[in-house]
Amino acid sequence: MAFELPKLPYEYSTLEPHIDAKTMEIHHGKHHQAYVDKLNVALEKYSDLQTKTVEELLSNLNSIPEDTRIAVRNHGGGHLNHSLFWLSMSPSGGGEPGEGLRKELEKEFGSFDRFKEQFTQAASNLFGSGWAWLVKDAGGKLAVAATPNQDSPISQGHVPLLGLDVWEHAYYLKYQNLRGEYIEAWWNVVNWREVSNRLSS
Ligand code: MN3
Repeated sequence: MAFELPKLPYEYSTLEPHIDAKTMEIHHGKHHQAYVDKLNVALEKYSDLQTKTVEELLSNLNSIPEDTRIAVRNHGGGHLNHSLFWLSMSPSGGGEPGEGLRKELEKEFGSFDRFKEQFTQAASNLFGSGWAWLVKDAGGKLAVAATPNQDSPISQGHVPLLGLDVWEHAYYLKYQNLRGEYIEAWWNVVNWREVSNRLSS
């Protein structure tokens, strides 16, 4: 069974004005589709790998044959990261997380606002293309992290809870070079319920 582009649980236009419909259409329909297609090509010769989940592939990259490992890392990562990203946003998102998650964030970062600052800083300071993350590390601790390109936190033994795509394709149409404005606007669509669910599962 080949990997497929997941359908979004909302329309492209419904994250406006924070994330515009055209960006969503191209980002989901073209960029994410391309990661899916190239992942399928990368696994063409390896029927045993085609039965694995993308999480299984990325959590053990050393087990992937060398001639296709970088392609799986890049396109498998692109597929998984974007699949998480779409669900981490919602037209009814924004605001603050529910009590359980908020307490966990306060325990680790001091306050919800301090967490937001650290995450924003990680996203702003990331040089080139990549992702900022809230992850649960191997010891169960929450942490802010950044990964270059399409690397997934799963490959480092971390569970991604919330990710922000800071590739230019995620914001350039609306925000041009103003990554900071994109990050600020994105907080208004974060689906905290989804993040809470990931933390507790
Ligand atoms: Mn992207």
